[in-house]
Amino acid sequence: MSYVDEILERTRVQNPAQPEFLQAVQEVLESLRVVIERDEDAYRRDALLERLTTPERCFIFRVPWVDDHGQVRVNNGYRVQFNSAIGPYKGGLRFHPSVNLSVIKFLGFEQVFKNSLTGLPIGGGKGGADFDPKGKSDREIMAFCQSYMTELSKYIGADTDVPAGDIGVGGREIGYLFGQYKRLKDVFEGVLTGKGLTYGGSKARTEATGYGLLYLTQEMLKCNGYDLAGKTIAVSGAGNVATYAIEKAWQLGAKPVTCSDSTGWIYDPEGIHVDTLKEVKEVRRARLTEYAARRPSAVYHEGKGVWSVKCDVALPCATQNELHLEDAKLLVANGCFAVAEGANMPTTLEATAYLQEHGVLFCPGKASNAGGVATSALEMSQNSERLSWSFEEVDAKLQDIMVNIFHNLDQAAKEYGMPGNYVAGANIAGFKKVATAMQAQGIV
Ligand code: NDP
Ligand code: 2IT
Repeated sequence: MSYVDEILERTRVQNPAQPEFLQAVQEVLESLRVVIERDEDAYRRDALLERLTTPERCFIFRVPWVDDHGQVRVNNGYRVQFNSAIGPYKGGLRFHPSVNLSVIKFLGFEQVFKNSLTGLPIGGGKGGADFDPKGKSDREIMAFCQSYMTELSKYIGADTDVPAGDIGVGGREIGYLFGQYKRLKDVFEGVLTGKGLTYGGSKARTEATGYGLLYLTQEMLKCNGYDLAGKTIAVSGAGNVATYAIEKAWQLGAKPVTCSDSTGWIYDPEGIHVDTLKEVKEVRRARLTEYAARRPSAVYHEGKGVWSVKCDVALPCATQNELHLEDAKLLVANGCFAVAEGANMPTTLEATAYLQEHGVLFCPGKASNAGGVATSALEMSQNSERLSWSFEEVDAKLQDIMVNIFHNLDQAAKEYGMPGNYVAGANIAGFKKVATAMQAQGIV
C-alpha cells in the first residue's frame, strides 16, 4: 500500500466519527501523492504524514454561563493547536451550534496549509464552541465570552497561540474575549487579532478576507485571459466575508447579485446594496427578509438556491459543504466559469471534481480566503512593534500577498504536471514549507 493510502486508512480508523476532518485530510493527501511518491521512503521513515495529520494538542472544556433568566447553561468549548512548525498557532474561533471536534479539527488542519501559503510565520490552530449567538442579548454574549476565555486563557498567548474571529465571532465577541484575557493575565498583549481599532486592532482586518478573496479572484481571471470588471457574481453568506467580498466586487467593476443566510437567499438583479446589507446584518443582526423589505428590486427566497442564478463567477462565503454536486451542475449549465472559495471547504469533493472536469477555474479556500489570517499576522506585527499602519499600507500588503499566493499555487501546479489544478497547487505549495520546517526541527 502506498504511504498516502496507509495514512488515509489510519486517519479513517482513528477518527471514525469525524467526517469533516476526514474530508479535509482526503483532499490534501490526494494532492500530495505526487510529492510524497518522489521521496516516499524518507517521508515514511520520518512519519511525516502521521505527524501532519495528528494535532499537536486538543483542548475540550466545559463553558458554564448564566442566561438572562438566571438559568445556568453549559456549552462545549474547543481549541485545537494543530501545527506550530512555522510559527505560533493561529486561527479563528467559531461559535455555532454545529461546532464539534471534527469541525474544529478540519478547520485547524486547513489552517496549517493556508497560513503557510501566506508566506508569514504563523502555525495552524482553530477553536470555538457549540454556543449559538442567535437571539442572545449583549449581556449573555459577554457572559459566554468571559467564561470561554477563563478556560482558554490557560492555553494561549501572543507568542504561543493567537485566536481571532470566524463564524459567530466578530468585533463584539473579540472585544469581550480580549477584556477577559487582560483581566485574568494582567497583561496587554496581542493575544487575539481582529481587535477594535482603539485597542490594538489593524486597519483593514475587518475587510481583509472578502477583499483578499476578490484580489485573488481578479488575478486568477487575469492570468486566464479574463477581466473581472463587468462580470456577474453570485455570493453566498451575508456575514463578514460575504459583505466585504460584495463591497470589493463592486469596487473592481463587477456586479454581485446574490447573498444568503441560514434561512434564505436574496437575488437582487440591480446588484446587492452594500450599505443596506451592512445595516441589516452588522447593525441590526436581522434576517435577510429585512433586506428584501428595504429594496424593491430584491427577491427573497426561503431555503437554499443561491447557486441556481445565472452568473459568471461564484464565491461561496457561508460555511462548509454548502455547494453540492447538483449546485455545481447548475453553475456549469448557467455558464459560470470561475469559483473561488471565501468560506472554508464550502464545496464538496464531488462538486469540486465536477467543476474542475468541466473547465471551471477553481480556487480552494485555503488560498482564496487567506487574506483574513494574513492581515491578522500583519496585526500581530503591528502589536509587536507597538505601531499602527495606515489602511492603505495594510491594503497594499494584502494585495501583494494575495497575488503572490495565486502565483505560488499556479507555479506548484505546473511544476508537478497539473497546470490549472489550483487545489493541488495550493496543497503542494502549503505543504512544502511546513514539511521542510518539520524536518529541520527533528522528531517533535
Ligand atoms: P459570519 O458569522 O460573519 O457569517 C456567516 C454567514 O454564513 C452568515 O450569513 C450565516 O447566516 C451564514 N451561515 C453560517 N452557517 C450557515 C449554515 N450552516 N447554513 C447556511 N448559512 C450559514 O462568518 P464569516 O463571514 O466570518 O465566515 C464565513 C466563512 O468564511 C466560514 O466558513 C469561515 O470559516 C470562513 N472564513 C472566515 C474568515 C474571517 O476572517 N472571518 C477568514 C477565512 C475564512 P446567519 O446570518 O443566518 O447566521
Ligand atoms: O479561517 C480563517 O482563516 C479565519 N477565520 C481567520 C483566522 C485568523 O486568525 O485571522
